[in-house]
Parts: sequence; structure tokens; C-alpha cells
Amino acid sequence: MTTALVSSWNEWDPLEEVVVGDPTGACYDVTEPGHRPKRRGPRRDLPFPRGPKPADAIARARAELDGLAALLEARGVTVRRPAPRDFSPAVRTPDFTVEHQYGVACPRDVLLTVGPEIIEATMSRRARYFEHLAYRPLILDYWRRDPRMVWTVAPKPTMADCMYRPGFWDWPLEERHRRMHDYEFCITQDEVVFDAADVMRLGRDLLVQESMTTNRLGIHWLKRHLEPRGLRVHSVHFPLDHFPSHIDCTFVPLRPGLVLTNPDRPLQRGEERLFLDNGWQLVDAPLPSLSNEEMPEFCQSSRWLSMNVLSLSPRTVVCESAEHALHELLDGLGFEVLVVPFRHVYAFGGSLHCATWDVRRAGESGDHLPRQSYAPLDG
Ligand code: DAV
Repeated sequence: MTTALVSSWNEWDPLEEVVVGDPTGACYDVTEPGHRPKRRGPRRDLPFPRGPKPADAIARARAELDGLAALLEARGVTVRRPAPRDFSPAVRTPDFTVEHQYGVACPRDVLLTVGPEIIEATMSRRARYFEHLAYRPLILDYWRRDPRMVWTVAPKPTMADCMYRPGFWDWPLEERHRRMHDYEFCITQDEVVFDAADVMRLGRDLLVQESMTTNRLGIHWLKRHLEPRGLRVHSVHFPLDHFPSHIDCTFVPLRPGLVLTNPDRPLQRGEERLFLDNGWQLVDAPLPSLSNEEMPEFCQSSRWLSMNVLSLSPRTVVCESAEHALHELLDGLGFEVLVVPFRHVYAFGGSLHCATWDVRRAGESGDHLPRQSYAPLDG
């Protein structure tokens, strides 16, 4: 009997094999219908740069990503990296053109492991349309070596102009607030759209956030795909987040019974029942060490990257080294806290959870939320 190479059911079981992102060849975020990048800090009003990122920024991010890889290897985890690529070429499909691509520092956004299956997400932005290609040599290798590995490619949307909601980026704040319970963002509901980082895996249950990067059809596609295998897919909502993108700075399960939550982004009322009815604790993360304005100039994520942690096991978590308040909280909750500097990666799309994609964790799918009045697939 061969042992599985690809198998990961949740966010916390002992990590055995992981892909760590690489900033080589990365370009700046592209202004497009699904994204409007902005600078932060004193130069906030200058235009957002275009094209490849400078070599020194890439070198600093690479040093931190390599540091994470070294820590993981020292802990006995097998680490693999995507092959370097140039992301500066433009992309032209029958439906859109985009002036350049993005990069592969954040594999979490693109790939989702569910048990023995690797799902390539549809993605939601044009500059990331072909990002999966950078991982194909790795995925093919897993597929060849693991006869039970299942390789699934979710249907690519057109990313044509009509897939996006015109005007979204210019809505005044009051309008956003008024519409917050509609969960309508820059993508429409006309095509299947999801980024893998909007999903959190909890064994038999998966949570998917409705966001700027995942729409209701995307969630429905995941339900229809996964539920016949006995899994349960739940959509979750955080109405106070007016620009939601990826769930891993908002709702971060750390072990069975415990989720790290974002005090600025409570769950939609009623959705907490699933957790409380099953005796789970929702523990708010402490305030991050940086304000949003202090985040790196070209970083497009919020200060809540502080809670974008990577679990090595139900009792060991890797955190960014400056987030002392979080280290203390996790220590008090009984975790061994490992730290690495990671702020130079922030401008490349995220922190420790974003920059990794787990391929194998020990353990099986478990039912950690057995009490629920679950609404199965409804057509
Ligand atoms: O809170 O800004 C960022 C996630 C990055 N992939 C946030 C979410």
C-alpha cells in the first residue's frame, strides 16, 4: 500500500508537506475591474506603480520566505517551491487583456487541498488568471506519484467586463454600509467565481466567505462538488468588512473547538450558532501591532495580516515576529508559538497562511461540528 502524498482535511493537523510561495518575477497589483490597488502612507495619492517589482523588494521578501521554509524544514516538514517564472508578460484571452500578471508568493489563493484532492480555484482577477500554471509541475508530480490524488480544475470564468459590477469601486462609504447585507461586491453573480483563500477547512465542514473574490455561484459550485462526498459547505459572512477578500485575516480555526476571530469583523448574526452549538470558542485576536496606515506602502491587505498564521499542529502556530500581543494570547491558550519576520512579504499579497499551501497533514477528516440543522444542496 502506498502512503498518500496529498491529504489535508483541515487547517490544524500536523503539517507534513507544504508549498511555500516565491516572490521571484512578481509584478505590482494591476488596476482592473476586480481590483483597485492603492498606495499607503505619505505617498498615498501618487499613482500605483506598474510592471515588475524592484529587485531589492523581491530579495527582502525572498529572504523572509526562505526563512519560513527553513523553519518548517527544521521542524521536519517537507517544503516545496513553485518554479520561478516571469510575470511581466501581458495576457490576452478572447474576453480581456491585462498588461501584466502578478506572482506566486501566495499559493493559498489559488489551490485548495480537500483530503486527497487538489482543486485549482477559478480565481477572480485577470492578472491572476494563469497563476495556476506556475504550480502545474508540482501538481503533476503529486498526481504521478500518488495514485489516489484527485486533480480538479474549477471552471474558468470569462473575466470579461460584464463579469464585474461597474461603479463598485466608486460607491461612497454610506452606500457600502447601506448595502452591507446584500454581499454584492465587484464581481457579479453571473459566473462561477472563487479564490481558494476564501475557504477554511474544518474536516467534514468547510466555510466559504462571500467576498470580492468569491461569489454565490462559486460557493454553490464548491457545494455541488464536495457535498456528494459527505462534506458540508457553509457560506459565511462578515457584514462590517466592506472590502472582503480571503477569509484568512477574519476567521482562522486553530484546532478543534477554537477559532481566532477578528474583532472588527463579527460574523453575520446567527452564523455563530454553528460554532457555539458545538461548544467551540470564538476568541478575538488582539489589535495588530501596525495600523492600516503603517502597513507597507504597496501592501493591499489590512493590518489584520497579524492573524494570518500557519498552524503546524493543534498545538504549534507560526506567527509574524512583531505581533507580541498575539503571541501572548496564543501562549495563554496553550500553543507553542514560533515566530518569523514576514513583513516584507506583505506587499506580495499576504502573510504566513497566504504564502503557504498545505499538501499533506497527518490525520483524517473528522466531524467537529456534529450538531447542526444543516441545509444540504438546494438546487
Ligand atoms: O484582511 O486584508 C487579506 C488577505 C490577503 N490574501 C485582509 C485580507
